[in-house]
Amino acid sequence: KLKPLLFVLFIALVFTSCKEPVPMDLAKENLIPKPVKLEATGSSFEWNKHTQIHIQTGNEEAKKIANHLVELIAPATGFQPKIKELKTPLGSRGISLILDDKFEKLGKEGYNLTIDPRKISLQAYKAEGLYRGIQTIRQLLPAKIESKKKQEGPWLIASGNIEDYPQYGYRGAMLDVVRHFFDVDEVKQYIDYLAAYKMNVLHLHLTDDQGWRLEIKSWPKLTEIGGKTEVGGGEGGFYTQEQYKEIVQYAADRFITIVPEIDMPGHTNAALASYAELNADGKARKAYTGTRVGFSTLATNKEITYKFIDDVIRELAALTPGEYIHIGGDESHATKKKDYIKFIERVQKIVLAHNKKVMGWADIAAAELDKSAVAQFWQTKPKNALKAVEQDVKILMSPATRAYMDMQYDSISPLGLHWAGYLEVDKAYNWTLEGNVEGIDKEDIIGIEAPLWAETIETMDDIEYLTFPRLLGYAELGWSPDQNNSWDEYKVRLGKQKTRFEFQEINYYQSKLVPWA
Ligand code: TNX
Repeated sequence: KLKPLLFVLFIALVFTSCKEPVPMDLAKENLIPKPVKLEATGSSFEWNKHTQIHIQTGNEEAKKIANHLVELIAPATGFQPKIKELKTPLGSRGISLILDDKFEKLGKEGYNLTIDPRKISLQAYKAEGLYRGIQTIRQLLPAKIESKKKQEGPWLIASGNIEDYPQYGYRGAMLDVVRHFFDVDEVKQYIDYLAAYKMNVLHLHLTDDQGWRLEIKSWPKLTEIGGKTEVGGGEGGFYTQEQYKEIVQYAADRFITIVPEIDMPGHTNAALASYAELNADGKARKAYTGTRVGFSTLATNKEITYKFIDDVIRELAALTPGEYIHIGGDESHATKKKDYIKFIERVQKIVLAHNKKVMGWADIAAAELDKSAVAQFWQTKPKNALKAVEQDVKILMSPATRAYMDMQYDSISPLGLHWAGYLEVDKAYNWTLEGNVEGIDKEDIIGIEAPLWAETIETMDDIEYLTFPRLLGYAELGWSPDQNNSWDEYKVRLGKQKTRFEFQEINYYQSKLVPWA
């Protein structure tokens, strides 16, 4: 008597497991940055509680990425997908993350993503590529995937193929942790924001007139005195070397490099207040908590200054897995030109001696630079950057008129400055790195960096207001081929990020130019 019942049950089972996939159009998904190549196949994959992630047996790198993916989807879906090691994961149902040399042509950050109703395969040459690729999977899931609280499914992903890789190898943002101090957790949060849009560098502006934010063991007063101030008279703060390592590691786990900046010879009042001997007159300066620039200088003609810099760079280089140390060099108006040039050339030697390359604001191109140096273009006039190009030195594009996230959006923006003009979301997006300055060509440029100076911002909410949504545009300018970029098309994709921002409780600027939907 049981037989017919079992039969019915069997049929029901077959039916539910063969449920027709929901038709979806991958081409209508709102990915930022926009992928290089995308082909839609009109169907979908459903991620459910049985979906497993497959990696090649013993592949620890892929396992790390699989863990990142689990971490990304677990809170909102409530799923805890199993990570299974298989000899040949490619053909199996579920999601496979595979490293394969045959994708070398896509570079170390490139990836290939294939989605069909039975399986998703994400393949790349390096773990970095897999990591960038899981950000795409994240954006293809419904917006509620961003929620920290459990949400109802279904968790559908449109089917098709994506082949993707960045146009520029350096795609970053800068955070000024001096003018106002941001703690380790805030910096980690910022790193997460960069990672979501496939950025790969965070430049930390660690020293300036108003504070010194990194413990230097051989010069402890830098943080004992210089670490205790910030703009407006707040208590400031600094990172111990242990905390700083934690930031560097957190970033590295997300394939983001920290570029640390020690700004000199100007922008050094905090150091000059901490150690009298660094001043030309041997007298310690008073702490400074205003926002003027260009008034301070290290004593460029004293030997002790170079002993100091050698110590700082040695300790910093030991904490820095990345290839660059940023030496600032901007707005040294209190340093005589000839002293400035001698200074930069000597500091460059120190950095190279510690096996790091020099990065500096383009002002440093007044000096003779090593070909390995990078000049960061920021001013409204490209004179300094062009001097760097003449020396065959590469350029990092951060033009203030387009890429400074601390510029107000408009005249009524509650936060930000406007010395380089107002910077609405369209103006921040509607340019190209290689078309920005005549005489700076694509081969001269290593990439893009969007600086966020912190004179007017004090909280994570403030950071978010100036960063979102402009950051997404910079991520796309650095990643996607130019011919794909048009504001009218982009603004629609951007508008669709609204619910994602809301689920993350990001305090974004609701520009009227964007069709938020
Ligand atoms: C100029 S940009 C500076 C910073 C300020 C910024 C404010 C640069 C290299 N120097 O010291 O914080 O303007 O936008």
